[in-house]
Amino acid sequence: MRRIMLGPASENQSVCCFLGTKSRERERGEQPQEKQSFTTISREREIMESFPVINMGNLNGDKRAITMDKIKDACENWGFFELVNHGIPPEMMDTIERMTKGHYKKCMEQRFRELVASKGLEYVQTEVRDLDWESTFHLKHLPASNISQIPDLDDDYRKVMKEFAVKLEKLAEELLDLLCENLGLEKGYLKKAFYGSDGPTFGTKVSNYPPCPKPDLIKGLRAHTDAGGIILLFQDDKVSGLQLLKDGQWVDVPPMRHSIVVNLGDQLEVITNGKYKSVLHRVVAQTDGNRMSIASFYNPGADAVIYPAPALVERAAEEASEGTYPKFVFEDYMKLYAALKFQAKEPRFEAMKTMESNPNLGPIATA
Ligand SMILES: O=C(O)CCC(=O)C(=O)O
Ligand SMILES: [Fe+2]
Repeated sequence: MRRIMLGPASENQSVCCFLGTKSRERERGEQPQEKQSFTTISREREIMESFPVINMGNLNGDKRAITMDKIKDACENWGFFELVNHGIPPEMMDTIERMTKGHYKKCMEQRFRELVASKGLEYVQTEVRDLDWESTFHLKHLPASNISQIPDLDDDYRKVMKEFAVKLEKLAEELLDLLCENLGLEKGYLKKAFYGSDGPTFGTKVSNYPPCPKPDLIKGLRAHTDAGGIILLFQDDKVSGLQLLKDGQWVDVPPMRHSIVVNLGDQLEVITNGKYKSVLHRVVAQTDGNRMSIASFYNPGADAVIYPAPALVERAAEEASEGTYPKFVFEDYMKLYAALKFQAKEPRFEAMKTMESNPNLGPIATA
């Protein structure tokens, strides 16, 4: 494994990333590339070094305007950013990491090995396009928590995940308001847009990406954009693997201890009328490390009606921007997404437009 320490990131945090050899073959778009030129690697490092890191502590002092601009730039040009000083206690994150890794060893690892063996995944010779090399379980927090019903979780693990979810929910709502401010929308607009009749949907996907013998043939998680609103990710600080597509190139989201990675989903693209875009990302498993990730999805409520914010449409029209986004019920979008997650988002938007003009069609059946 090749380990590259990048210089201090812009917020005086050292960003370290691990580049394996075979397991970290980079790709342009979805085209597999056996070897990378020096120029490609330098370009990739250059992009990675400019990955936006936002120090939330700076939102309270004389660096507020600069920090807000940085968030704006990240939303407009990356669809991703990384938060430090976000207010979630580092000790809580350490406890969660320890318990998540312990839970994987105790309750998930054997199951994953059996799954791999039953499908012969260790010996694949051609690219696998219908499976991901990940071991996961899901928790629901809102509108109702299901944590008490998840089997195999220790009580203290349940308790800390519940507390973590409350903090993440607050952080997500704080971020939505920062986005409103940058977009020129009234405070609370996005929260309200997500609310529906029963409040937002909020859940967590806990994942492990175990060492993978063929990372070039089977992805940890295939490329996709997220369907929902705003996503908050607590990722392993040692084993990298999450990549986003930036300017046609896959680049690592740098692991950084105690940070929270944020990315924007399809719903924010619709509501902002394309001012902010959901961005393709994927996970590349490593040959020699198990990566933990805890992704929390703050999404609209099932019956929330999603459409571009009128203020942004008017402004966009003035600027003669092209393209319009559909109006739909979030639940209908999710039914479509379940079948089309690993495909481009544009046909999903088109399909919702067709439903909008012909409501009797209903969403595509996914069962
Ligand atoms: O595990 C990660 O880092 C990302 C997971 C992800 O993108 C997803 O579940 O949608
Ligand atoms: Fe994702």
